[in-house]
Amino acid sequence: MPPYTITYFPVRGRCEAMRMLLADQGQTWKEDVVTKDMWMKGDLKATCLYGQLPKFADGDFILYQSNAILRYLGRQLGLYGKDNREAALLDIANDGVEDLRLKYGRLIYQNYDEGKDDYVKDLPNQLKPFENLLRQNQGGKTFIVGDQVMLWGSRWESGGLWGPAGVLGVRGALAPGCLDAFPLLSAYVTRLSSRPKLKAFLTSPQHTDLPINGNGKQ
Ligand code: GSN
Repeated sequence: MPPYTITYFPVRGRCEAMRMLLADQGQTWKEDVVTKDMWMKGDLKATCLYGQLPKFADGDFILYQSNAILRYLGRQLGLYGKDNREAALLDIANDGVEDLRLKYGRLIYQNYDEGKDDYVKDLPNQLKPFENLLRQNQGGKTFIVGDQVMLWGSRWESGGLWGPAGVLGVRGALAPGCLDAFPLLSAYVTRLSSRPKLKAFLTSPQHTDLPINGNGKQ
């Protein structure tokens, strides 16, 4: 029995980053899928700390908040930097991704038709900081922070940005070619997606068959 359980809706949403992290690290996990009908009954919602999913279990230890879960796994798997400074740099990257994720969420769930053109137009401004972040570490040839395998504390590295940027799975949907102007980010995404265990996950139905968001928009 895998120690980890992800309880979430049948979408990639806020859980794909942790799934990619776990897959890349050779971990297994159980999916506890909650359909809209199940959720609307309200019983599960009433038991969730903030009345929301994802809920994550490591054995009998229950966590909420997707970023807290990522950070927990980053620390658990030894991928949260070698010291306090590296951990802070990862937080800077991850929190920047969260800001974009929130904008993406508003676009997808509240303002898709009217907001899409402006979102795509502004995407280069949103991506530029990540190209700059990458360049600051060894010219952008390795990872966001450090040079060990991968510091998955960063949501960028764990794929959290790839959806909002229209890079992963939604290639051609939201913003085709949005990384073309960012050579370091483009190479980085290619480099990460070629890691064997991650590649196996990204090409599996577990990933490809799952919608990005809950309302069919992407
Ligand atoms: O990152 C987190 O886990 C929280 N800050 C947000 C969790 C959240 O927004 N959960 C949504 C679904 S995922 N959407 O982006 C949720 O549980 N919605 C259902 C509800 O009844 O609020």
